Amino acid sequence: PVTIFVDGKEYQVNEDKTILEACRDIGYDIPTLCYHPALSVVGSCRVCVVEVEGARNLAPACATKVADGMVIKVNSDRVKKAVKFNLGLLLSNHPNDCMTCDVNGRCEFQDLIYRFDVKDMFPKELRNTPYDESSPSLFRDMNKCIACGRCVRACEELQGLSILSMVNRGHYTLPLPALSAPIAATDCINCGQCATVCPVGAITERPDFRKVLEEIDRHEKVLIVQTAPAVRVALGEEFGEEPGTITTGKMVAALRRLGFDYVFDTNFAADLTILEEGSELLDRVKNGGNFPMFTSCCPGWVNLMEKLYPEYTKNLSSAKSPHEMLGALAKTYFAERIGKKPEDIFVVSIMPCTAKKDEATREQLKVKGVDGVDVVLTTRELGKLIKMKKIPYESLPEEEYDKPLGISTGAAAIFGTTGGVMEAALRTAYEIYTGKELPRVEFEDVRGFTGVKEAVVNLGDREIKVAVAHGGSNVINLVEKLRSGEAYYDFIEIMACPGGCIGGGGQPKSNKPGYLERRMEAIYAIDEMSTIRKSHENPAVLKLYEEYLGQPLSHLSHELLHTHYKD
Ligand code: HC1
Ligand code: SF4
Repeated sequence: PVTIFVDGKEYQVNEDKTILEACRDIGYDIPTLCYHPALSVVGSCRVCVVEVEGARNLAPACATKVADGMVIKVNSDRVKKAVKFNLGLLLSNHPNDCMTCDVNGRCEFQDLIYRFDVKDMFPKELRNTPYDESSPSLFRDMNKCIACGRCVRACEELQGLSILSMVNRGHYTLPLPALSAPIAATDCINCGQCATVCPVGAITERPDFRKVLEEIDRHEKVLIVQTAPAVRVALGEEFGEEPGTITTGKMVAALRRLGFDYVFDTNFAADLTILEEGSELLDRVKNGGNFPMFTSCCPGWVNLMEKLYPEYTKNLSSAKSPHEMLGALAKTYFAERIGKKPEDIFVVSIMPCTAKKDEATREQLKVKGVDGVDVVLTTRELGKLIKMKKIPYESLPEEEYDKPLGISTGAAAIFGTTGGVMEAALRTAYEIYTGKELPRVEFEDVRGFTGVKEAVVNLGDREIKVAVAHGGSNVINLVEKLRSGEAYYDFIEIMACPGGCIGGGGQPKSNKPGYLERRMEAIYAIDEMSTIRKSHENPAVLKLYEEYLGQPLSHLSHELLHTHYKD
């Protein structure tokens, strides 16, 4: 450790830290805009400047390492004046329409403008750029952009895609696709990583929450909502809880108070996915088929494959993603049970994901002529709805999901993190193939944040080689190795977002250190607390096969639960 002095007080800090990290660790909040812990440091916004004794210029705290004996001022008049000036310049291009902005109250820029008491210091010079509403997943309003560049870095560094780059100069510097094309005309996969790091409202999920409010107010249809595995470990963050706080029961209670008739769990369908996809894998193993087989539940990955690697389309599992399976069953199996037709049911999915919005519009996912899922809302949008309706989240009772499409196992819970789908599949495939009970349900090799994880699983007379990749850049690396023949696997789980769904583009924005690790721990805790931890033991899924579908990969299963892709 080294000794530093912050505003006259002495502290011991780790010598590897930057001034920003060290100060935040000891409890000083230095403002930032271009900085994000998941991204590289550029030090361009100059909102984190501090005074360092002996240096002539103010230093960007995010890009300056601490040193022994360093004397730092974070709150001096000189610092505050510089920060205010820099914020004032940014405000001169930024519309003052916070009241109608989708991130009102959750905007890093708005917070700083208020905190530093910045009034319009310079003449307004707005950009009057048209909105980009081309994507079914994302909404881009470049008038609000403060040119921090986080979206550009997220797309390049996390996703390996580089769809955006900073173009133009001066006031007009903006993160745009090549040739200023609409985002939908590019290789963008709608993962929303750019949206989840945007500090303002320049890139957001396509807002669909008002559609849902209108449908609820009309209440002409049976209103069904389902929640993804990763939402329950992150939604609390919208209400000030720490990352990784599990708020499943309150979330269910809030959805009832919003007006939904049935609250179902995407986890039910995750178990069902394991039976369908696991059977597909075993079928390919026994009877021959395309290898490697890829998981198909991540729509960012499906987009990536269709756009960049269409030659692998035949290797994707044909299983629909869990929430689409649940949508299809809600409109058939469940609808029949309550005496309704598919078109009488309205299904909303609460997802940690922006690409699910685009997935839900796919023609080939229709069932009986209607969409399986009508609207997808992100975790952030659900948080917003609960706040708009002033539902007292903190004091809500813990309530249970409705039956039967709300019953699930620990194997389904872990779908929410990278490696989870693979682990759940292995628990089931092993037991079905060998007919033996697994001595231990945990597959540690596929857990954790390593970009590409691998394992070899012994099925008695055969070994299968599996891999797990998460985050676009790791995914691209892996697929390139497959293409060149440098790597071979039988079964591969792919999630386009870093960390899997816990790090999805629709999750609460966070720049707390370790937020993904904490969400991941919560996911595994849910599995450990579950009484049933294998998908093929889910009693509600078994009953569904018994009374409706027959068996995995049956004719009806194919009709309702499987799909095809663009190639
Ligand atoms: Fe996911 Fe999935 S786990 S894709 O990562 O297979 O979004 O949470 O809902 O559908 O179950 C996301 C999460 C989610 C699906 C499931
Ligand atoms: Fe890049 Fe994903 Fe944003 Fe598209 S949605 S621009 S792929 S980060």
